[in-house]
Amino acid sequence: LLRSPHCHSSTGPMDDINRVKRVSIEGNIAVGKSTFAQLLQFAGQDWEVVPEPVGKWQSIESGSSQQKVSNLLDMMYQDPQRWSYTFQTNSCMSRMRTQLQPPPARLLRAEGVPVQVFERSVYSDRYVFALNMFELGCINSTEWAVYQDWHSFLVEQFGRQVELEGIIYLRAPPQKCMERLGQRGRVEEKGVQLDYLEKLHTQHERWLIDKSTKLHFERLTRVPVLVLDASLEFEEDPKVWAKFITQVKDFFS
Ligand code: DCP
Repeated sequence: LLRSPHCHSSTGPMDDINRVKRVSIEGNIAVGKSTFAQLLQFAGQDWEVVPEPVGKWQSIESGSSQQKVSNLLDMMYQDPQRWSYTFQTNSCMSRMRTQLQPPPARLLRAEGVPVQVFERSVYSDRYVFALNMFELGCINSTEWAVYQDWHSFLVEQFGRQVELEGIIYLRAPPQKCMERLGQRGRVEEKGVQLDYLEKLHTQHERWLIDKSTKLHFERLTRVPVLVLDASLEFEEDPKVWAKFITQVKDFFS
């Protein structure tokens, strides 16, 4: 599905880089994206997982001394009205950096279809989280206009480098994510309510299933989406995991 026509006819370094497919893993908070990504990394040598930079949001560093100045994730949950725009700016900037990382040499030498797998993307930042915060009134209309302006500008400027060839949607009921969120116990998230996860679930569904989110990037509407039932305990049940891997391999080949 994700194979490109010039897959086996590489002639130079740019062709090598263009051979690498970029795929993001999307899904609600605590659905299991990191676990899924780690397991995926072990399952195929042509796949490279680039983790989400959440640690950076928990530890904002001063530009000059590089000392920790704050925990922006915590600030955003404590006072969303004040900090959502700042958080979404920071989150998307760190994501841009991540998505712009060149694929490692190992991947360029891969025989099959080399795949760079990202946890989330600049697209879920905008069409799930920032949009949700705007709809909740935590990002005001001026901030939303500014956000959309720089987001569109950067994505268009970087072009091919931040485009995706596929999306894996880990889909699970918000109640299931709530249970997993409780089990993992990230301190900043202790105030997160089921209602918030329900809203994020709806945003994912609108974007990836109903296709009713108004997307600024025309190409994004054509990106293939693989939907996996992440309510199943894929980490504990080898049968579930084996089935997932088959689906992912079919999707990548
Ligand atoms: N977050 C946010 N806005 C974004 C991206 C993330 O508010 N644009 C928040 C939601 C979570 C934290 O950052 O509190 C990390 O969210 P993710 O769902 O991206 O990562 P998880 O670690 O929760 O994913 P999983 O448990 O599925 O691995």
